[in-house]
Amino acid sequence: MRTVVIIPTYNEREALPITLAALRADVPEVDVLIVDDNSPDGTGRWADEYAAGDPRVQVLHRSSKDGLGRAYIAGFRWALARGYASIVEMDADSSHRSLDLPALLRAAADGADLVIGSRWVPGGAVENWPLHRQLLSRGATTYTRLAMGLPVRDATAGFRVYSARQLGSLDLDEVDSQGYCFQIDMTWRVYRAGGRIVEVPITFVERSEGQSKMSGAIVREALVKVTGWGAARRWQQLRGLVRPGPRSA
Ligand SMILES: Nc1nc2c(ncn2[C@@H]2O[C@H](COP(=O)(O)OP(=O)(O)O)[C@@H](O)[C@H]2O)c(=O)[nH]1
Ligand SMILES: [Mg+2]
Repeated sequence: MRTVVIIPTYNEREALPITLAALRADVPEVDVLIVDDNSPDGTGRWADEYAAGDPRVQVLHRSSKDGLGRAYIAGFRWALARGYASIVEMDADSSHRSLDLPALLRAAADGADLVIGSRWVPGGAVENWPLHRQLLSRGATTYTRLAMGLPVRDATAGFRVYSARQLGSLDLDEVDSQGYCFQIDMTWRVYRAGGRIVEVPITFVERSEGQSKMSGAIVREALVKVTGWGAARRWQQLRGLVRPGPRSA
């Protein structure tokens, strides 16, 4: 099964070399696409030099920092156009351990349309993650479950495998989430399309190199969007109750 791992980068000059070396050593059979948003620290230049010596690694350059969601959408289109069967999302900062990837890929090979590397299922864990980030992550997933009815334990997780079949069936033009609520947005789309979602436990290790791009704007975007999606769902449920569709005889 041809697989590509998409790694979005913004100012990951210190972290990316470590992540890439581990990935190439631990799972040498997968291809890699780095999607760099013109990082001022030279991540994109470094990635080009690395890719020149490794045919499995390619780089997609974008002109400016445009959010995680748009970087991934660009990567998804690139991967779909090249016929990959499995498309992986993975952070550049070694938070997602390449050693966990084979278990995710096995779940994909077993037929899941979306495999989520989950911190909040039995067997999942986080290391060195500040308490406020843990609370934010758990709070976001709980709110998503309650507001949207999305039956997932780790809705914002960014270590995932999509089947190309599932990804290719979605209208990616419609996806406009920029920050980490992109992950919730995509999960919601797969769920509504009837896709099979499987969560596999992973250990998430907080970065030791570089800096997080998490911001207040990212949290606000998620809060506003999840509340809106939840309200739209309730409105639809309510309309269904008030005006039930035609009954079959
Ligand atoms: N291309 C691109 N990558 C981004 C952007 N924002 C975040 N990333 C990448 O997304 C991944 C996760 O970001 P990170 O800052 O580690 O988030 P955290 O783990 O939630 O603190 C990293 O590989 C970042 O470099 C962006 O605007 N563009
Ligand atoms: Mg990180």
